[in-house]
Amino acid sequence: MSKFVGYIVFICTAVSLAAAQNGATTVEMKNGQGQSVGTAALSPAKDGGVSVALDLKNLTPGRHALHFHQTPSCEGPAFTSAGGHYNPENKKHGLQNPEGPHAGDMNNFTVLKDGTAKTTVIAPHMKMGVAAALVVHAGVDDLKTDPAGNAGDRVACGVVGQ
Ligand SMILES: [Cu+2]
Ligand SMILES: [Zn+2]
Repeated sequence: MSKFVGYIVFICTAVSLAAAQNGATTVEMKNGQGQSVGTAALSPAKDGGVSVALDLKNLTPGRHALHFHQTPSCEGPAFTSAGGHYNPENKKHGLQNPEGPHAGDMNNFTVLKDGTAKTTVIAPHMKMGVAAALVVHAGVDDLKTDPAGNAGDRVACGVVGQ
């Protein structure tokens, strides 16, 4: 084995070990017809919670709600199988709700005119290693109306393993 190949193997091993150690995981996102709309890479956020790095495509431009829902199941087209928001502490919905938030609540994100979104959203009260479903909605989360922020239909979903 050449030195160069050995170096590459070393780097790949180190990167995958680092990913395994911090619990980073990639979620495949699908639309209601079962087609891939990209990925979300989950990793521990620097100040606590979970960092959700979106790399999405083929979505409707504009702002969209994003949540972790409680059941790790994404059955299209409506994704009702994902259940309500992940909420182990039995709080009310919304990052701006005085009686909230759900642990699965996050801020909205923006899809560009070309239908893509490459942006990172933090779920400040979420933990790594929780089985759940990551759901994108058709509309915007108002961040305060229980139980789901008036965010509209579920348009994309990805199963988060443990
Ligand atoms: Cu949701
Ligand atoms: Zn919620």
